[in-house]
This record gives sequence, structure tokens and C-alpha cells, in this order.
Amino acid sequence: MGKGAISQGYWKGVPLRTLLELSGIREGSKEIVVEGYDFGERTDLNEVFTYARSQPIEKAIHPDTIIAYEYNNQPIPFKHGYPLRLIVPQWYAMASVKWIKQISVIDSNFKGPFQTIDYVYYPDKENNKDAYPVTTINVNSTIQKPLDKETLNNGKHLIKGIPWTGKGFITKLEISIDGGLLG
Ligand SMILES: Nc1nc2c(c(=O)[nH]1)N[C@H]1C(S)=C(S)[C@@H](COP(=O)(O)O)O[C@H]1N2
Ligand SMILES: [Mo]
Repeated sequence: MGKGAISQGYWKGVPLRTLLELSGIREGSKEIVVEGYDFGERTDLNEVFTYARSQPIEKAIHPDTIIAYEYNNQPIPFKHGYPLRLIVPQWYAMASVKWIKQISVIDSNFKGPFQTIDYVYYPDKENNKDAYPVTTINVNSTIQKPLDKETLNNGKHLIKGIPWTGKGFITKLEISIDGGLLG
């Protein structure tokens, strides 16, 4: 990891599910598209797009998928999505659309560039073969202590860190001091 910043906070909102229960969903519906107010010209497509992303209905009705209106018991700061922001737990942050303008139920697979061009894994560098969208957060961890390049004296040292994952729970922690060479 490079100089990755991590933050932690408390989001409060209305489950997207509650809104969908109120509106109802027609048979044959497939995905929920959430669009933000921000827009700009994409130089690759020579067209103006708003930031919009979709998720399958099954994901959208998860009780933790919320339309947030508070962050740490305060209105969401503007740059983080004021007044309303989608929060999609377990998925990388690109799914959590800020500055919500519109929510739509569609009966197809949304093909917006922010999920068909950007935020896509391209296993084959040369072409689009086997490309698939970025969704669930992979197992990851960060070591908080000792610091990178810190010089340690002989003796016992406390190692501190945080592991996380989008799917399931962290059940086991392993530390290697030889880059995993001897396990
Ligand atoms: N409307 C809108 N929502 C968005 C984005 C965006 O460009 N526009 N960027 C996404 C991406 S890629 C990330 S990493 C997060 C960043 O959220 P933050 O500014 O609260 O850290 O917002 C997501 N939601
Ligand atoms: Mo991002």
C-alpha cells in the first residue's frame, strides 16, 4: 500500500429498502441506479455524464444499504455527499454515490461508464478480455505499529494493526517477519 488514508465514522440514514417498499418494484426489475448531481465531460467518450452507479436489487434491499443524511451525528459534510449519500456496505467506495439527485429502478443492466469503463478489473492488460466490475472489498490490512522503516531495539514489541474484509468476517491473523517466505 502507498500512502493510503483510512477513516472511520458513523453513517445514519434510511434503508434504500424502505424507499423501495414505499414506491413498490415492478416485476422484472433488475437494478437500482443512483445518480449524483456532479457531472463532467468524459474525454474518452466526448460526452457529458453525471456520476451514476447501479446495484442489483438483492444488494439494494440489504438493510445496511442506506441513503445517509448524517455522518458522525452531523449533516454530511458537502465534499462527502451533502445532503444525501448512498452507503453500500461491503463494496468499495465508488459504489457509495454522493450528492444524490435521482434513484431509478430499471429492468436491464446499467451500462454507465463509471461501472463499464472505470472501476473495472482488466485481468488482460492488452484488451477487455475477462473484464469484470469492482464490487466487494477484498481482505486487506494495515500495520499501525511499528511504523514503516521504524528502527526497533532488541526485546518485545507490540504489533498493532487493522484487518478488514467486505465479505464475511476476519477470523485469523497471521504475521510474517520474512515476507511470508517460511510461512
Ligand atoms: N456523486 C459522486 N459520488 C461518488 C464519486 C463521485 O465522483 N461522484 N466518487 C466515488 C468514489 S470513486 C469514491 S472513492 C468515494 C469517495 O468518497 P469520499 O469523498 O467521502 O472519500 O465517493 C464515491 N462516490
Ligand atoms: Mo475512488
